[in-house]
Amino acid sequence: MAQDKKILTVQDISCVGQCSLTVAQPIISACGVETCILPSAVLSNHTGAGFHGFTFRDLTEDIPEICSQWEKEGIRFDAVYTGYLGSVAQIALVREIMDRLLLPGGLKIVDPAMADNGSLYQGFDQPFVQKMAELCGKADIILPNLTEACFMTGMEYTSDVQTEDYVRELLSRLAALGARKVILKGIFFRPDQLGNAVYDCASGELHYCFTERIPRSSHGTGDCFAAAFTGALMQGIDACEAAALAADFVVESILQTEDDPAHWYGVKFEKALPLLVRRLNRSAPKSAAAAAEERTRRRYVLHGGSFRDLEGFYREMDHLLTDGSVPTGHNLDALNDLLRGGFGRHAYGEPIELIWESFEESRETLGAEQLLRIVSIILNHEEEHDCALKIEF
Ligand code: PXL
Repeated sequence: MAQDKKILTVQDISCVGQCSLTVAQPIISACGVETCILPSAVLSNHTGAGFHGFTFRDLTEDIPEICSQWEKEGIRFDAVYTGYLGSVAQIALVREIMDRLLLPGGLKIVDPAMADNGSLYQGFDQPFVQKMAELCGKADIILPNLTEACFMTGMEYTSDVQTEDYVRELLSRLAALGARKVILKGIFFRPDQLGNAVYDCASGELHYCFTERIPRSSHGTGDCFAAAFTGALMQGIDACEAAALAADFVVESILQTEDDPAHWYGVKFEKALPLLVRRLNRSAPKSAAAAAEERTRRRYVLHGGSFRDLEGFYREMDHLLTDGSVPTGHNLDALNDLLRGGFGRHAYGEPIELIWESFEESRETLGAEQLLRIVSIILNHEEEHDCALKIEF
């Protein structure tokens, strides 16, 4: 039996605000990876804009004792993934934890989580940036956003579109810190896109992955991205694909939030978790109930190469899910109805499974945002709508 991976994530608990540990734990768990936590601090809420203050309980003193106890128990991890750390002292402790508690070959993944939109978060200063840059130098993978990258390398920050030369220079300065791989978040070469650079520091191999930009600024999306990336990576997905999946997950989380102005402090990542569960969990069912559920679903196979545009996609869905006797509206609402059933193939309300082959081809055909809207309709769990989605790349 393949050994399941176990990771340790070290970051704060912001009790309200959908960031750091309260997103990392559910997201990595949804990826099917055991997630142990070491809270660096407990805050009433995050320190970002919108809240009028916060409480802060520093847990630095507890960390060495917790780690010694784990060491005595023989507990070791396949990866240590760090996010928001509360002080320079905690950075030093994290370096020790990586040395003492990682299995041989275990991964050090560092999200510097200290700045955004051109500024440091409250409470951080240049000495902290320096120590964080040193921690990044010891990591296998770092996930800075553009602001953090600029602070750590001395490059000038720009909120405008970047040139490829600028991004390449930033990546080579980040590589000079010492990490093996850099995932640089939040870059864009056109105003309508947002993406990540995935850079292998030894080989110089560079890939970009972009999604459509959603014109809404959302807190905590960097943490959601890093957690989904880490979970996917631990499931054996390569860094480029993991970054693309994490980006899709974040876009979906933002889209799930955009029509709720009262939800200003984070994103509704919970609604996007099915995307990760479906794409990363393929274990065979163990219980009779789970096996029966899997067996009883009627399956439809959609091939990503079988349509060239959105209209073609709807035509193909008609072909798969109806007997052709009733015209269907070619829009998202009609797709929702179609999936519920009653169009001559599966009965109304019957659980079904859609296997989407060559999914990457569909991303190119339909565009990332349209594809995500479709996926969120497919996965939506309204009454009488139960469609499992299996994605094959
Ligand atoms: O999302 C990063 C983050 C994590 N933890 C705390 C924060 C922030 C960003 O503001 O304040 C406490």
